[in-house]
Formats: sequence, structure tokens, C-alpha cells
Amino acid sequence: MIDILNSIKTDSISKINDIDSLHELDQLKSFLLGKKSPLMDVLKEIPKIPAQDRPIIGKQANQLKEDLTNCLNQKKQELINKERDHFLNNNQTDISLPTSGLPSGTYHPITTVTRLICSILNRYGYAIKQGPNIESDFNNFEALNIAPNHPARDMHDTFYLKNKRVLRTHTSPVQIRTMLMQEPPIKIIAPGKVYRCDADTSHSPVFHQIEGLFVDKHITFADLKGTLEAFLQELFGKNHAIRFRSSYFPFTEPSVEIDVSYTVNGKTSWLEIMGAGMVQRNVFRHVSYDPDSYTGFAFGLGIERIAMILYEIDNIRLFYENDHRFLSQF
Ligand code: FA5
Repeated sequence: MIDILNSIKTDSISKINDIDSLHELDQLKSFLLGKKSPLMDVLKEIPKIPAQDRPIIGKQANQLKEDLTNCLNQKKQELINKERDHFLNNNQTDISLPTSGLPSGTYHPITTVTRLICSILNRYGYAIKQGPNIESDFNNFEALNIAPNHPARDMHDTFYLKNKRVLRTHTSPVQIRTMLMQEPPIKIIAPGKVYRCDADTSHSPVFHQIEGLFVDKHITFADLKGTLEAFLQELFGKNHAIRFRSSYFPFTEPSVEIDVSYTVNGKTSWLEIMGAGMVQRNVFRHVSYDPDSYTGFAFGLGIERIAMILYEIDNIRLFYENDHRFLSQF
């Protein structure tokens, strides 16, 4: 029996040494220590041998089981280390390679166009002012010569709030705020959001305007026309035609609207980009300026419309959908 155990030992160790993969080692483990293994056969025979030999054979057999288990575990660790080394040697990362870079964000086209317009008008001497989005009826309408029940209120599809407050329908209330705060000369622009209950391909319920106001002594319509022509020429270059159309706003007299030629998908048409005019005398009275001493001009332009012309976009909603495919083009 001792000889059998020795022969099992020699044979098993040689088999373990020949193994080259964890999968084969698993199979060999079942073969060497499983229920049908040569060692188990010996252990099953122990009850049949003479009683005085049983402790020695039993001890040897158990020792062999323990030796084989240790040997298998040692081999397993060796194979794990070998597989890990093989993986590391064949999958090395070259940390000296340059990275592909992180994608960087850009300004929204409305922000870019706002900045562009403000930078041109800043150079013409206009300072930037801002006003709140929630306005009083007085600043948004009354002081701008739009009394309650004035038909011009219908021109603005207004979102009314409580306590005679409104979501401002234009940036013109910043004119009133500025004139109530300071004496002429005044030369300001006021970019910001405005709100109207209005929506189609060129109208949005929330959009952006830039207001302009220049008040001083002896300001004439020629100043308005010269300033706006120079500004639009700089903004659009020579490829866009510009036309001044006579119009009506309660807070300017005379008033104009300005259209710019707009080509999209090969079709050219006019797009209205701003309203303008000489400040109406009643507006000066509302802010306690003497209309016989001062004159001025004001304008209010739609930033989305200008962006639509500059980038040849045919639907205003594209600016608000936050579609990455659209925004990443700018
Ligand atoms: C006004 O809002 C006047 N406050 C402008 C003004 C200021 C006139 C100072 C005279 C003196 P109007 O409603 O036309 O005017 O709007 C001005 C510009 O905003 C339009 O020419 C157009 O470019 C843009 N706009 C108007 N409504 C929308 C809209 N729903 N969506 C996008 N842009 C719009």
C-alpha cells in the first residue's frame, strides 16, 4: 500500500508539473483528489487492511492528500502570476502618447451675436445697461406712451402677471429706467430677454433684443440713419441689402422698421430686424426731460433674427432646442 501511495505521489507531482493552464489544472485537481481518484481508491481500501497497519497507511494517505492539495495550490498561484504577466506584457499602455483631447464647449450662437453687436456699438460710445425681466406696466407701456386701452398694446402679445406686472415684451423699458436715473446726454444699449405670447418659424415666445438710446441736444433723424447704416454695414458686410421702411411705434416719431435681405436654401427675401425712431415727446415728459431742450433716437433689434441672417438659418426654434448637432457647428 505504501508503494502504491509513493507511486501516486510521483505520478501526480509529475502531472501537476506538466500543466500549463488554469483550466487544465482544474481538471487535474478533480482527477487527483475527486471521488474516483487513485488516492480515494486507497482511502476506501483502508478498512480492509490489518488493524495495526491502518494508522500508518491512513496517516500517509492523508499526508499525501495534503501534499497534493498544497502542490495544486502552489501551481495555481504560479499560473495566475504567469497569466497576469503575459497580459501586462502584451497590453502595455504607452503613457507618453498624446491624448485625444477633451471636447470643449463654445458660446451659444445667440451669445456670440449679442457680443458681436455689443462690441460694435460699444466702439460707437454706447454703454451697456440691464433691466429686469419682470417689469411694471408703467415702464413697459405707460411711460412709453402706450396708455391703458391704447390699441398699440395689441401689438405686444403680453404675458400678464399679478399686481400690474408683466414679463417685459421688449427691452424699451430700460430706456425709461435709465432716463429716470440720469440726465442727458445718454448713450446706452441694453441687451436681454423679452417675452411674447407668439410662436412660428420667425417668432419665439422668449427671444432676445438689444435696445439702443441716444439722447442729447440737437440729435436728428440723420444721426439715427447714419448710425444704423454704419452699424449694419459693419455687422452684415456688403452682401446684404438694407431697407428703411416707415412704420409706427407710440414711443418714437417718426418711426421706421429696418429689413435686411436674407438668403436661405437659395431663396432671398426680406427679414425685419429692428424698429427705430426719434424719441416721442410724451416719453420725455414721462421721465421729466424737457422735450424742447432734448431730442434723441432709439432702436430695438431682434438678436435671433440677426443670427438667422448671419448663419442662414430658416427656423428660429433651432436656437432653443439644445440639439448638440446644431450647436456644435458654431
Ligand atoms: C419693439 O419691440 C420695439 N420696442 C422696438 C423699438 C425700440 C422701436 C425703440 C423703436 C424704438 P418690435 O415688436 O417690432 O418692436 O420688435 C423689434 C424686433 O424684435 C423685430 O424687428 C424683430 O427683429 C424682433 N422680434 C419681434 N418679435 C419677435 C419674436 N416673437 N421672436 C423673435 N424676434 C422677434
